[in-house]
Order: sequence, then structure tokens, then C-alpha cells
Amino acid sequence: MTLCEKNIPELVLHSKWLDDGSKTGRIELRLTGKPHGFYPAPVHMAFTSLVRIPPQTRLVGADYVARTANYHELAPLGPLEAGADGLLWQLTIPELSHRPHHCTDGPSSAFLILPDHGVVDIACLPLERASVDEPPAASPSVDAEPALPGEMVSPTLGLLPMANRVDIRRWRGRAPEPERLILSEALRPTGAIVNALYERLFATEPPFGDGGAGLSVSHAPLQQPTGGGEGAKGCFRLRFSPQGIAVEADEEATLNALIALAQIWHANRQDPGLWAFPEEGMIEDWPLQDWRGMHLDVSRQFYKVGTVKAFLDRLAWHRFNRFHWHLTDDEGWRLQSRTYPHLTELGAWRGHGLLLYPQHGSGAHRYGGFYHLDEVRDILRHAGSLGVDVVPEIDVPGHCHAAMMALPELVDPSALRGGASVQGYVNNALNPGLGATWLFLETIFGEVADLFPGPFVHIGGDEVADGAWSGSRAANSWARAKGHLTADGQPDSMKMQAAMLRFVSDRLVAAGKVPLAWEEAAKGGGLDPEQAILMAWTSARSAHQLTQLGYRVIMCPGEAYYLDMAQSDDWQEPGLSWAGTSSPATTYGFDPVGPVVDCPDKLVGIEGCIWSENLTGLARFNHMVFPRLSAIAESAWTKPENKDWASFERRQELMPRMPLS
Ligand code: TNX
Repeated sequence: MTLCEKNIPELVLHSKWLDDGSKTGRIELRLTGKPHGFYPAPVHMAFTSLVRIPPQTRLVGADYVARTANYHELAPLGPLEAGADGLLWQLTIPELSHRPHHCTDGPSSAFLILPDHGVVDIACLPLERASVDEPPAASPSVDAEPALPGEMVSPTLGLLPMANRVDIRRWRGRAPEPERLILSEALRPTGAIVNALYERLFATEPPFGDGGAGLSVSHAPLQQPTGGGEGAKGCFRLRFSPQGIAVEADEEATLNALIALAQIWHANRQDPGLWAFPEEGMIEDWPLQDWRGMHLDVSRQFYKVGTVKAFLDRLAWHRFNRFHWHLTDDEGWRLQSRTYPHLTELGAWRGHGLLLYPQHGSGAHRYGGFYHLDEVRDILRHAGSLGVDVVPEIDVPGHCHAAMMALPELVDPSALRGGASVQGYVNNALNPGLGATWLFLETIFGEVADLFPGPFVHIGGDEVADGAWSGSRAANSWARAKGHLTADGQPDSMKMQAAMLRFVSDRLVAAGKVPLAWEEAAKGGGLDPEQAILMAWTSARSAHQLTQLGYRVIMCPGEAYYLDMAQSDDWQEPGLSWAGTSSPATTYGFDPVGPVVDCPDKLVGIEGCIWSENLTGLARFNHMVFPRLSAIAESAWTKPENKDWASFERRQELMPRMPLS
């Protein structure tokens, strides 16, 4: 047996969705293996799937054993015994949690659990679709997008985001050789950072040198910006002349100025016929948005320190200035805590026989990880040197399944089943009726405030289910004692959640931080608009509603800036679609200012969100994240009248994707 064969599971799970006219359609599963293979009873099959089996569903050809969120366990009606065709088991799930829309909505990991508790891996094929009037399958939109125009494009700047003012009078054929852009002394520390960034991104010789023959690049104070009033904050200017380049920028903007120069240089070195290097003229740029953020969910999938740093490198190259690090969720707690070691010893790992079941494509074998405190500091240093503020998120009170499994004191032992979260978790919200909850909140956010030097801390606040605590007597009597009740005198989950969020927010403000939260933190009395910034995620419209309530907002609407949404309605296109699907052109064309145009001062900025349920592997990550990430970067800097889709389409190809290994 070759090494390669050894890694391919013998068992394969085929899944097919049939749109049979029922509300959700049905899924047929087929497990195949070797001809005449045999697995004696009792054997179970476990699998993870975004489309779930609702409780009490009567399966055909299987018994339902258990489910936690996307993790399912089913039992066959007898031993698994294959004939000559290798078919071991065929079953039907006649009813689903919701209709699937994409090939990634079905089983994404699976294994058999044997009588001795051993496991056998199963490979999962993408969910197929079969319906009565099936239209011919189209190829994924990414491939189907209009081809680049055939005509020769006039040489231009390989710059992304494109600068707001470009006034180039003469072009050079070729940019100077590597290390032949000779920096003056004042620019050398920043130049060294950009050179190192460049080498990490492209693994070739970087642009800047500090001596010898070449084109001089010197620093000059920023003259009165000519771009208009907007020019003041973060503005930089590159003045090109045959004698050299002058970089006009304050200390903060110098990094962005040299990154822009390095980009222009890089593009010209790639293809001087397409990307020109200026000889004479001027480029001036300034960010349209103060908050130019990108979020990453490291809970559903875990990203090692090196991967996070590589991601930060790409953010810096796009001139983003905020990294929103979604460190905790139901599927894994990723931040080491001094006070609660079990959070990561137990709550960072999924697998068969562990406290957390497999989810989102992870299988029987232990999967996960977390960031040690010294690793966090390392990442903070890396981000800081690149001009990126790290915004840690500890998502409370919902999305806390991992924490509550790791720390039993956070669970009301007598609680019955409360309302289930959108993701299918029950009792996954921190319980306000327990003293341990308040101590936990105070301690964890205290640790976070100490560890992260930046001003911003995100406290979550999203997707607490209606009636999240309805099964808990402790929570209900707490709500009654505090008066967190609905008009008809019942415990009000939104008021309960708001009380917890206010508790955290007050402490963060006292520690000198600015709390952020998802938009639901406005509910039930909400956070104080003077204190907190909210993130409008369910739609652009909600941003407007939040501003009407007095909140400052960050625009990250699902319909345009959620990079986990599929890029088209095509079945083969991976991703979710609860907010619709968004092609790179949709993301690029979205106007983040329009929805809040009546109170523009409340718009803090924009952010793209990378939720990782579907991001099984960095190839998938690259497919879904690029070039939409680049589109958001351009919207954060470039005025709508200076944006141009055709030009963006060409320039985005210059932007480095994540390395696959
Ligand atoms: C909603 S956005 C969530 C996440 C999911 C995401 C998937 C938000 C605040 N909560 O938990 O990962 O949808 O698109």
C-alpha cells in the first residue's frame, strides 16, 4: 500500500438532496466500501452537516441516536453488510432543518463508531442535487465570470486600493531592480518592515535598499493635502521625479505610503507591459474609512499562529487597519486563560470521545488548538508592526457551548431544554442566574483587557435564542428578581442578555476600552450608545436603524461583506446563503455610506467577516475570501467615483492569496 492510498478512507459517504416538493426536500445517504465488506452491529455512523436532522424526524433505513448542533449519530437497522457493489447502507432523511442551496450544505465529515469504540474514517463527497425538473448544471460563477477584455490595456498602476488622486505625467519602462529604491535614513525603519513583509508575501528580493546606486526615496513632511477636506487623516503622497521619489506622510501614514510604493514596484516587476512605474507626477491617497477591518473566525476552524500571521500580512498589504479576531464560539475556545485552564485544555478540542463533538468538517480525530498567551503577544507584535490593531472578540452570552462544556460551574445542572440557537445548540448561553457566570465575565474580560493593548474589545452579543434560558429555574428567578420581564410578566431573554452585556461593557469602559458588539446588543434596553460601537451584520438596513438609536456603527452586512456567503446561486459554489449570495462584483459595488447617509458621522467604518464553518482547508479559504477581501479594501480607501470594476478585476490578480502549506 502506498502512503497515498493509506490516507484515503475505504468508506465513502454519498449524499444526494431530492427536491421532492416537501418543505425542505429530503436527503438520501449511501455508505459504500469494499465489495462484501462487513461491520457487525452495534455500529453507529457519525457525521457533521450544516443541514441538520430536526429532532423527532423519522428516518428511513436508520435509527436516530443523537445530535449536537451539526454533529449527528445514526444507527443502521442491522449489521452493515455489502454486496458485490460495495453498498453497505442506504438511508433517507425525509425532513431537514432547512433547504440546502449549495453542495457544501451536506455531510462534510463522517466516521463509523465500532462496538469497541474504535472508529473508521469515512470520506464525504459533496452534496449532490437531484430534482424533477433539474436545470442543466452550470459551472461555478467564479469560472463563469466575464473573461478579461481582450484589448490591450494602457499601462497603469498596480495599486490596490487605488489611490484617490493619480496625476502621472511620465512613466518609466521598468522599475528599478530589487533593493535599488534607496531609502533616506528617516524611511529606513519602515522600509525594513515593508521589505520583510514583501519577502514573506512573495519570497523574492524586496524593493528597498539603503545605499549604493539607485533611485532615491526620501521623506518630506506632508504639505497641505490637495485632495480636499478628506485628505487630512492618514493621508500620504508620493511625488515622482527623474531625480527620485519623495514620500510625504506623517509617521503613521509612512507605512501605507511605502506599501503603496512597493505594490506599484511589484506589479511592474511582474509585467512591465501592463503595470507601469511612474517617472514624473504624483499619487495622493487617504482612507475614506477610519475602521478598515477584517474579521476571522478561528473557532469553527482553527488557524495556527503562522497562518494568522500570514493573514495579517495580507491585511497589511491591502492597508486594512483592524483585525477582528473571533476567538471563541460554540465549537472551540481559542484563547488561553490564566484563571480557567480548562477553557483551552478541554474547550479547544473536538473529536470522538472528547467533550466537544466533531463539527464543520472535523472528524473522529482530535482537532483544534488555541493560542498561548505568548503566542498572542507574538501575533500582537506582528500586527502592531504592520499598523494593524487587533480587536479580540469573546462572544458572550450566546455561542458559549465550548466554554460551558469545559467549565461545568457555568451550567445550571437542573436546566431543562431552552430555545435552540440558529446553529442548533441548546443551553449554549451563559446563565445569568449563576454567580459563576458573573465571576467568569469579570475575570475573562479583565484578562482580555490586560492582554490586548489596543483600545477595542468585542463582546459578541449575537444570536441568543428566544427563550434561551426558559429551561433554567436559576435564570428565571434571577430575571424576576431583577425585573427583566416582558409586558406580560415573563422573563425577557433580550433584557437578560442586555444586562450581561452592560455588565461587561461597564467594566471595559472602566479599564479604558471601547466595547464593540454585534447589532443584537441594541435589544432589550441595549448597550449605552455613548459607550459601545455596534456592528451591523444582518443587513445594511439594520445599520440605519442602529444609527437612529444613537449608535455608532461598523458596516459589515451579510449581503455584501460576509465572505462565507456563496458567490452565486450555483449549486457547486461553496458557502452559505442566508444573506443571499454575493459575487465579487456585488461586494465591490456595495456602497457602505448610502444606507447611513443621513448621519454619516455615526459610520465608524467597514469590515469584512470571514466565518469559517465552510472553510475546510486553505484552498477553499482562498476561493471564498479572494478577491472579495480586496474589494472591501478598495471600498475602505477609494472614493466611489474613483472605483472601477474592470480595473479592479485586473489588479486583484496581483494580490497574494494565502499559502496552501
Ligand atoms: C451568523 S454574524 C453568526 C455566526 C455565523 C454566521 C454565518 C454573527 C454575529 N453570527 O455565528 O458563523 O452567521 O454566516
